[in-house]
Amino acid sequence: MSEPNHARRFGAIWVVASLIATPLVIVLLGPILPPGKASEQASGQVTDNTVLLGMATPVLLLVVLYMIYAVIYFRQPKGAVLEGPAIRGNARLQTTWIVITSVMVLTLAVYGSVRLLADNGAGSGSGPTPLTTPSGPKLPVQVIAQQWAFTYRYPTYGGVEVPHLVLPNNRMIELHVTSLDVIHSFWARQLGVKADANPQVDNIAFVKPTKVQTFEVRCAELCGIWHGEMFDTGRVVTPAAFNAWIRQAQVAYAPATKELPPYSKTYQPEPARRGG
Ligand SMILES: [Cu+2]
Repeated sequence: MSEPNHARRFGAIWVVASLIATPLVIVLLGPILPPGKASEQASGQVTDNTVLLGMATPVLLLVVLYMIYAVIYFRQPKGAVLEGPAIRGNARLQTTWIVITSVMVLTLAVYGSVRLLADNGAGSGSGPTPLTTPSGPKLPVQVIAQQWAFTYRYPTYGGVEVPHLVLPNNRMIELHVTSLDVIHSFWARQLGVKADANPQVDNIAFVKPTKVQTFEVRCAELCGIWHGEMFDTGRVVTPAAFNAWIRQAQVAYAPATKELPPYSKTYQPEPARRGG
């Protein structure tokens, strides 16, 4: 019994399946991928996730289809238990494999780097001196992590500090994320923002909300016994509502603002402050 050309046959099955499945995945799953489209950065992440999923689909199909193919065509025949023939290297296959996987990994590395640069960090914490900064005016907001809550300071509004994050819609926000004690991580999922909050570090992340809505804030770095309690609901409001809110907050928190240390990029961690 002559063996069919398995490589060619399986290759054809895989190519056809990939050509059908990849566009379906991109069109049907792409629009519902996280984190949604609540900010420019979040929308960019949806695009990136769609690209990654599109690239991963043929890889997944290769593995799954080959398993099914092998189960059907490379079964142990009934009766005698036979050893498969030993395969001692196949230069063409090995070279193809190394080239294809290297190209994929390098493509992803280039794509990821370009997207991070093009989108000013794509919502990630980019350190105290980001490589790129969005042009135009930006509203600075400081995120101060501490065991076990986030508070928010608005340096352009008298350094007022509030317990819940409120942001104006359609404005570029420059988040300055820092910590007063241990390491935390500021994660506003729907906005596509995640930035480490380290003591003595001014970690900058840019985000431009594009939708009036509420969003979750969570700590994404195990930071002690009440880490799980470290969440908050933030709000994106219209610019007019933001102006009204911040004016009220400045009045309401005026006595507390007087007691605060002056606005600074970072603050001394508590023990050092206590130690003088
Ligand atoms: Cu925390």
